[in-house]
Amino acid sequence: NYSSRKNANAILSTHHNIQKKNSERSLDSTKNTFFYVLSMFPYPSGDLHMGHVRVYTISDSIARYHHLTGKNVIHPMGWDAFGLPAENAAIDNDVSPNEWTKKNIQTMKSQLKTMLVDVDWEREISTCDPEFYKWTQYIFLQLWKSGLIYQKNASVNWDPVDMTVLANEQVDKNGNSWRSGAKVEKKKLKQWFLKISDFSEELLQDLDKLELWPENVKQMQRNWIGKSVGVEFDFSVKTLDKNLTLSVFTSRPDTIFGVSYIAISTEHYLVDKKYLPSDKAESIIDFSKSLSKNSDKNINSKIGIETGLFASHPLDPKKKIPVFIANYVLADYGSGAVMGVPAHDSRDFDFANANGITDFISDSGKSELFCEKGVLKKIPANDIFGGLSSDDAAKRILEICKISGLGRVKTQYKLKDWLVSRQRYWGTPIPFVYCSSCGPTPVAESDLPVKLPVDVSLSKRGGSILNSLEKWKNTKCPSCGNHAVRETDTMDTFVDSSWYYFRFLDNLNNKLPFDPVKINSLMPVDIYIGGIEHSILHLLYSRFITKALQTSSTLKYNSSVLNEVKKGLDNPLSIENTVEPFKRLLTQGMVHGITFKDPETERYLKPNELEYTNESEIPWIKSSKKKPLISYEKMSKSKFNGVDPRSVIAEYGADVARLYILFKAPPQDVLEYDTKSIVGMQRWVAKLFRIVSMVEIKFKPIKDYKILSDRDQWTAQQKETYLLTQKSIKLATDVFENSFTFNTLIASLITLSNNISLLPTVTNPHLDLHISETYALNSLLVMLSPIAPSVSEELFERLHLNNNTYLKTIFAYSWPKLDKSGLVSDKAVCVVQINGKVKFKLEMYSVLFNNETELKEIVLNSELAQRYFIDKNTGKHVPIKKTIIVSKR
Ligand code: ANZ
Ligand code: ZN
Repeated sequence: NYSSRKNANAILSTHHNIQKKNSERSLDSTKNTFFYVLSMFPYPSGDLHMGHVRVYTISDSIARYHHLTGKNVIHPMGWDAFGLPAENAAIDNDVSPNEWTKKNIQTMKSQLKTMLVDVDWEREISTCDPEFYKWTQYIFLQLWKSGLIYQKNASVNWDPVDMTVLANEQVDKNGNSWRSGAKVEKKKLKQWFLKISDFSEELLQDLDKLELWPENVKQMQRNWIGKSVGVEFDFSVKTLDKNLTLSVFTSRPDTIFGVSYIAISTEHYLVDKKYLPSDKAESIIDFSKSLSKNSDKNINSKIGIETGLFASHPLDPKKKIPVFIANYVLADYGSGAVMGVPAHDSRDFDFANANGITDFISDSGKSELFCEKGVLKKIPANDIFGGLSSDDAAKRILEICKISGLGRVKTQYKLKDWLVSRQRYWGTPIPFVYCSSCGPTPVAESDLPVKLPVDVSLSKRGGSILNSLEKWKNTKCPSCGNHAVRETDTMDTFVDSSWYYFRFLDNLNNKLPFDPVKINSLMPVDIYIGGIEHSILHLLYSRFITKALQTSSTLKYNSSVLNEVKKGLDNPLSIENTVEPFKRLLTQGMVHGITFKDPETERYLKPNELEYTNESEIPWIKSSKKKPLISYEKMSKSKFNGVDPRSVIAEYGADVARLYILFKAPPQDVLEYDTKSIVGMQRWVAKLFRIVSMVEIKFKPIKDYKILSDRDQWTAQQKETYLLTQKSIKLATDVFENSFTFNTLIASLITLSNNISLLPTVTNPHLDLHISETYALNSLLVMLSPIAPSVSEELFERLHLNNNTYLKTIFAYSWPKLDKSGLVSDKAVCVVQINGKVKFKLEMYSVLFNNETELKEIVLNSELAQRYFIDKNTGKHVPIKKTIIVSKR
């Protein structure tokens, strides 16, 4: 009586205990293999979206599979609960971010449960919980002690609407804020930085160790780290009273004779009244300020100003080179200065043309650009280099400059130190106070956490309200006891998520962020699943924190708490086994929804503007009766193309939704959500229910698996079923271990179920199931269970309950073992000749070759045979005079 529509809730209620049963499997001491499955923890926005459904279906299926293979599986879940959106949403809804977040967590937790996601709720963490952020602060202090955190006055990206500092990556290509869309300005503020740049080389090198990461993600990280080996040249600049050194970094030392000007950034030390020609200094500085106000991200036009200073060339000291301030020179790359070579660099070419620099050498004597390497021209100044190839010239130039001390090899990275200060309320408070006599002073470890006041109301958008909370702000200096003021900035939420996976392994520890002994035995994460959008920052920060904790001498030797732990053990604080936090990475693609647009205006159409005929997928526009433009796009409220997972689960059931998600596309690809194919999955599940109802009364579980090896006597059909079962086992195991192409796994289970459904023993109630068939059905359900846990549980229970072979849950059984010998099909090819000529070939079981009558019948009835044995004119069978069967040839 399976009714697909009711399936979800019916099964949910009969099997509401599936959750419990499986969650009871806290670590089993008899199992010594561990498997840590982690999906990127969600931001508690309040609603589960299809992207969540996708990622948690993948991670849950993988976790359940490893459980079936007998491992201790760690599959935790938590909440990335701090951050700007909570604050803005809270302002809009007039509740505190704390209340808003807590409520959302409750909602999302129950939504996850309806998806049948089986996670270790006893490991649950939330980054906004003082029990969690206490340790974020603790780690911050440890990193500070080991010299990996510092404060610096820096020019930062300032969002004038949200009134906060933005990280570079929160500023888009056009120099606008990712959130408010406002034009980002530059502003100087004292900020906290994490010294990720100390680890540039290690972060780069160790990417090669990550064999199980997608190549594209590793490449993105390499590009982000941006290693560049070049040369630093020293030019000298004569100012009013002294000679100063002006260093430039170049990747093309061979072009040094083509320098026509030098461009420095607006932040360069030479941009100072002390050094600039006194009559023009003020106006130059004003102009420079106006340049720096605009973000350096959007440099379509190259603007600059002459400083009036001249530099002398390291190899041609007589040549006087004008120094410009230019908007395209980055303050924080290389030495913040560029040797301008308009003939060979396109940016320099543009700058020169825009700023009236005409003095440059090019092949034809005209002003044109040649960016490749080539052969150096002979000019008076480079007499000895003329005629050399770019690479040879570069070597010789470097040799000579090394002798004079005016040039050296320099390795440069694009990776910048990590600015973690945020002028926001809803984040981990930075555990420092400012004392007028002691300066910035760390809060004592014993005073952690520095609690975030939660009983607040945020009246207006922007700025941190911590600044206005006098009671909270004013405190005592931990060092001298005098009055001090708390740091009112909070941490970037990427700090929280850079270490949360450690805390999952020891979330109740109240002495330390985690016990390193546990980390050593349970890390790294075996598989980490999440969106490609986190390929760079989150993963890089996590890799950095792991390496920083490893090398942090403070964590190892200086902390009082840690020293206590250390006493009993050899080297208890070493997390040295964990060089990299995530062994394997699986990045899942986005879920796109069907999107309708007006063909004339390209306006997104709302569902109520459309009209459907005959339940077809393609609607008409009500008002114009025209066909809309159809595309699949990222689901979003503004495109009216979102699909609410709650309604999908309510209509089709969690299992069908999960099956569909995994069947529709391999995890890495974009998934185009459509209702047509979800119905396909629903029908297949219904078919499984039909198969089970046909056999459940007569089902006899296998007691003795040895019988399976006794396959010689089986019929061809039984062998075929066994072969299909083994093929599925092989594929399914490989999918869960390596390829994660769940679509192929489901396709193979569908093939197997089709085979089973046609078996005479299944369709005829009076025939008993053969052992190969029992085995196939049993294996099918176990292989299905990681993906569709409640359906397979229900069907499995029906088969086993009458036989006392039901162990309370399907998850108490084992993943089927592959029988390699079962994969060898004993099929052979039968070559059919007519009048001595080969006509066609048929593949069939070799046992058939022993039975002439059966063989003849199969050959003559085969589809191919019809072409040859039927008279085209009469449509009748051509009589066969003589048949010869030659076996084993
Ligand atoms: C002269 C030159 C000639 C350059 C030429 C390139 C081609 P990568 O390879 O990415 O490291 N550069 C150096 N510092 C800069 C800064 N602070 N802001 C903007 N540009 C800067 O890039 C190195 C090149 O970027 C350097 O080599 C320099 O231009 C420029 F035919 O020097 B080159
Ligand atoms: Zn003090």
